[in-house]
Amino acid sequence: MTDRRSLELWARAQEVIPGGVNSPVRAMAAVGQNPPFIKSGRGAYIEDVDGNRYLDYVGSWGPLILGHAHPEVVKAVQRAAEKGTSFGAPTEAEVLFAEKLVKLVPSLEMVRLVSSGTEATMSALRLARGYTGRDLIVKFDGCYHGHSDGLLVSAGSGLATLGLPACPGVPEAIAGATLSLPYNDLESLASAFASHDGQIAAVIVEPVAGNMGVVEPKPGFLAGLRQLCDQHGALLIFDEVITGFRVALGGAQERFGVLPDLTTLGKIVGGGLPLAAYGGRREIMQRVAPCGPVYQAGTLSGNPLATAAGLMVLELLQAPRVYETLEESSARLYDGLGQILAAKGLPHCGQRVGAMFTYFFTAGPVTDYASAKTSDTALFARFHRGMLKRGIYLAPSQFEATLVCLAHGPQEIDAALAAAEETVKEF
Ligand code: HOZ
Repeated sequence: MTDRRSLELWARAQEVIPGGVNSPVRAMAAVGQNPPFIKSGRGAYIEDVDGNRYLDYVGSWGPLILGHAHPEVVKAVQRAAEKGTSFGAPTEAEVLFAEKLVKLVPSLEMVRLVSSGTEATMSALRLARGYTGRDLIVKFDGCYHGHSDGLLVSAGSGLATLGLPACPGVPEAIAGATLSLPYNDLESLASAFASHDGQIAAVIVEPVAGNMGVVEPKPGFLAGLRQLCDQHGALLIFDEVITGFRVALGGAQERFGVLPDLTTLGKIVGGGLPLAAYGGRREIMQRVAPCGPVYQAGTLSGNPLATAAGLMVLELLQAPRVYETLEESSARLYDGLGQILAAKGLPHCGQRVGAMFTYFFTAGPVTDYASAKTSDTALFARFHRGMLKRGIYLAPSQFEATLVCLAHGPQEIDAALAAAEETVKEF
């Protein structure tokens, strides 16, 4: 599938960039494919440097809920750029943006803007530790919260894709301050609280896991986390970098009706530019410097291009029927794919929440990382290659999500289903 110009760039990239990519999963190694180099995108489609056009179901791994190069977003960024690209000083757009976030995301009373999801989760953990005066953090196996040291323990996303259980370079003292437990398992959390009484600062969770493939929280799981955190004086952090503005306008916390103490946001919130955020209860956020002693800073934080893009995207997401449309398109694609896999008798187990889903190539059920890992990744890779050959660009890993956006109309859904029909015929 990869043509001459992409192959040429791929060879050059590997000489000067580790693995040829600036983020590991992009290398497409897990699906035995060389990555096409992308030149442009519009709506639901991207084009590579050889002129191949693909129907994109990755959407830059989540940010592009409106599709590529949405005209209103492009205009907003252009308007901002004309006035200057960075000031390192307060701007009106930051205030408007923070006000908008506080209005839309149920648990946010104050918010701090940063530049990446990794920075948001890392900062939220420091704040949780500073606020509680405790050191330990609980995360869940297969959840991925960016690449800061303490969070690369039993992590999903690229680490799951590459089969890396831990990361050299993370000091034992730091990894040892993170307890990783099975997702959807409240009993393990209760035991962890019992055996580390008064030492756990926070529990951080993807309220819908998206980085071991999509795994839904079992009914009562999120409410149970809330209750256990309250009982033991720990903070609950929802990592809504993927779910924020995707599974509902107010994220998973709105959809499931459970409010965390702190929330991290990324991807959609930045409208396709490098912007992320963390926020939560006023009393906690007031511990952040210069209000309080917990230090965190950034030259490009609240960057005017990124706030312009983010503000425009959030405005457009407030239009009527946006989330109904996303739900309908996503359900149509998900149901259709399920029928195709079933008709062919392929082992599969799907999970969908709003505009994010995964078909695991295993009979399932999949409820956590251990069960997600029973998937036949070779079968997934074959499916991926078949789809790519037919112009459908899916996340190149069994342990990532298919992300539906507003640019996926009936024609795009039908095209993906037709490609899937053709692909499985070869199996
Ligand atoms: N962390 C992203 C997957 N969940 C990958 C980001 C990228 O490679 O661009």
